[in-house]
Amino acid sequence: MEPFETTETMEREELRELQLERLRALLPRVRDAVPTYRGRWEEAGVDVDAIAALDDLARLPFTRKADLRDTYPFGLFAVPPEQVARIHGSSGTTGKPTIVGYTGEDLDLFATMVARCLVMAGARPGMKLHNAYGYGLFTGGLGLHGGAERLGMTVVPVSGGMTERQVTLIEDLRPDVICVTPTYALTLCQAFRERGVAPEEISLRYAVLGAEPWTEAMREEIDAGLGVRATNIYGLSEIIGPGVSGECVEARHGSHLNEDHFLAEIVDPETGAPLGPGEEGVLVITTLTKQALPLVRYWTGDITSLDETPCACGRTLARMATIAGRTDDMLIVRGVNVYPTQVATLLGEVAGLTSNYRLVLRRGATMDEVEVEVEAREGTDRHTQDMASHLARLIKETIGCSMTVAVLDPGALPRSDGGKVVRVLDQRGEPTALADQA
Ligand code: DLL
Repeated sequence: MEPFETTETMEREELRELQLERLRALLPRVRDAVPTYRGRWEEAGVDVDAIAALDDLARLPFTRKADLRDTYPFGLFAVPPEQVARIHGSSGTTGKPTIVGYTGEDLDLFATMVARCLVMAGARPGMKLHNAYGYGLFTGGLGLHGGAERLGMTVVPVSGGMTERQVTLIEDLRPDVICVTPTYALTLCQAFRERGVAPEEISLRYAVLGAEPWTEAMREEIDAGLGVRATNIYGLSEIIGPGVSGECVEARHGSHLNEDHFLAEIVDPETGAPLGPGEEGVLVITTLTKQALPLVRYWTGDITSLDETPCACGRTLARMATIAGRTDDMLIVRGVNVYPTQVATLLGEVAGLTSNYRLVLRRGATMDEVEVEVEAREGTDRHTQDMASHLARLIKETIGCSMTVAVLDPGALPRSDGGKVVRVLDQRGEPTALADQA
């Protein structure tokens, strides 16, 4: 292992001391610069100068996406506008984007965090990167770009879409690493297959995949289809973008959280109470060193757990489990809480299906219904009805509720064109109990 920075292998006790020192510098700065925080903390009766241990952080209220929306666009910024060097945003499903900002120092941190994750994934200086994340307000394109340049890679800034051109560029420029969403990686696998290019002829060695949930079955398919070792990269615009955590190629078992800059807690989704290592809950992050938009106890909505045990790669940074779902994607189907990702995980167990899927919510005669649309794999000899009942049975047994399954022809579902794929289609009109937004 060649870590990018020594903080990646610090003793955990030493790391906690560094986190506390940074937290104690952060809180008064945020209090003095951001009226929203100042007001909230006063209301909660917490004097942040008195925070003496990491556990004391739990006395402060959470910050949520709604707070960014309510103070849109710059209300939570902690620096004067002229110090903001760049703006990014996340599209969101309704209305205006969430706006985030970076000072020059923040951009430096962003690049360093992404460079770290690229090294974890197998990338090295001098390697060539095909960057198929979208460029623009989305943090993926420019984020990976900056990190790769920081590492000393050659970057091909392709952005998403135009699949034929992507394939041609990979064939001609012979990159070593690709950064792309997992669903678009599958689209590229198919495009190579259709061109008759065998995986061992493709120059790529590593794939750095993120921005949306994916499964082990997808990893196997991408590894085999592109001839790579695929790893996960996680992040969200509010915290910095990609680079909050990344998987090491040695273990490929959880994503190392960059805890020297992002202090993570796992809390109970209902009560907000802190949970311990290994327990699954909502990831809450405090940005320890960010300048323009520092966030304290930010409720990411992502469900995961943390593993602090040593990793084969030698890094001591805790590892985040695969995102099990988002609190705001949770559906309540006949009283059972369901995350779309739970269905995704089962697809790999049904021979003859691709990993593409969509949940369609419809109003039924007596209650609302969920239909799972999936695709038959090209050339499978299994009967459609057989695959449908197999998946329906797995859903009933493992998730505990009934859904109907429709197996569509290969390629019938919308494909990723580089961006995130929409997995839930709500055809019910007015909201009902079935899909209460958590
Ligand atoms: O998706 C940042 C990013 C870009 C990450 C490129 C990785 C690669 P947002 O658009 O703000 O930022 O979306 C953040 O996407 O809260 C998760 O729900 C989801 N997400 C991001 N990475 C992963 C991942 C970028 N590796 C939201 N696995 C997050 C599962 C992910 N979900």
